Amino acid sequence: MNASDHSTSPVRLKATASPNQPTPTPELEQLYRGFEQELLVPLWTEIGNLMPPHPRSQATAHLWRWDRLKELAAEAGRIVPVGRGGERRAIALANPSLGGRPYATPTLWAAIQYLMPGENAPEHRHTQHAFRFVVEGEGVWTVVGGDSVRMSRGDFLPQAGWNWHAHHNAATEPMAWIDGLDIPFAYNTESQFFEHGRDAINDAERATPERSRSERLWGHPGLRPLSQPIDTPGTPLLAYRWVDTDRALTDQLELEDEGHVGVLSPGHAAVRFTHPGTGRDVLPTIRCEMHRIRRGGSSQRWREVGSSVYQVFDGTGTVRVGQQEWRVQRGDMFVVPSWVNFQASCDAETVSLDLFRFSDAPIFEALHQHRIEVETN
Ligand code: GTQ
Ligand code: FE2
Repeated sequence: MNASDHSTSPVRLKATASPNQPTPTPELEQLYRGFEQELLVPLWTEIGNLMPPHPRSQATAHLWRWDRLKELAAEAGRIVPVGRGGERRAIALANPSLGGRPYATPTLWAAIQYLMPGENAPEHRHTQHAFRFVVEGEGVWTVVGGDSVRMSRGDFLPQAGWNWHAHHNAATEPMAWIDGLDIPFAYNTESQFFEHGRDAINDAERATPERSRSERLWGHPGLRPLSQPIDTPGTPLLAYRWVDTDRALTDQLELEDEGHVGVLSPGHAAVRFTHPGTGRDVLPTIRCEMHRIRRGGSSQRWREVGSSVYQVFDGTGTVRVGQQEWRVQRGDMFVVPSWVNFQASCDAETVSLDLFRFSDAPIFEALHQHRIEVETN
């Protein structure tokens, strides 16, 4: 390589006269050109970026409005076919500061998916972990490993990596829902695998049972089927029904009214969706929760390592993410980046603000890198 190749080297080093940097001299310039040629970067020019005192997320706090998401998904339903190749009519939230990539956060994919009446999304499997959450509508069954699982408003449907899955709309109306996956995490860590399955599911799988086989096995609180292994990496229960989630939150707030422990902070009840065999998170990389803040109530203000995506399930309220503040309503989705403060409050005009949340916390907990800081007043 000759000296004129400097300009094409991907490494660019500038000697600057700033504190904690060596004095710019012709010798230093010469040293830096040598580093560039050999593709070397010294720590002393990078330390501030590479090792900040605490997480400084590249991702931005951002809000997507449900009416626009749905409108555009419905338009895609009209124009864009679903089938092999594209695989899914899913439209991802792209964080404004992640370079136009289809990433809600550096680790999490969040998308609205849309299926027209009678349509099928073909079978495939991938190592990325996934879930669906339904904010409105019904009529689609997701078929996971041959088990048909009904999807209705408020239902949470996790699906651990490497399970075959397809979706079919058995109803006469289109249906939208949201998907959460660890696609960006798998992409950035270069750890993903993907396979196509059969182009069509069979008639038995096209069934529309009220309850899936997984719910008949695993959907009984505190009772585990002895025929089944319990230490699977992801939850064997494929649907967490809204009636159960709703009752759990209602009970917590009633216990608070009766003067017993039941809530996280006054007026703020929350549950985490868990693996019925282990009590741990439903997916190895994704934590999922439902929060309910009653009229006039607020959550605590806190920040934690890792990023979250929220969807408003019901009610109206105000959410504060770092310096941002938004009035939110049903279906709206927003991002809370790593180590950025979050607080939510319920309006006076609504009974409660219900927030569905997913985050990448299990990754950091597994690696002993998770921290949380709750503001105390
Ligand atoms: O439904 O199988 O939003 O594989 C992204 C990737 C949904 C799915 C997404 C997927 C799916
Ligand atoms: Fe998939």
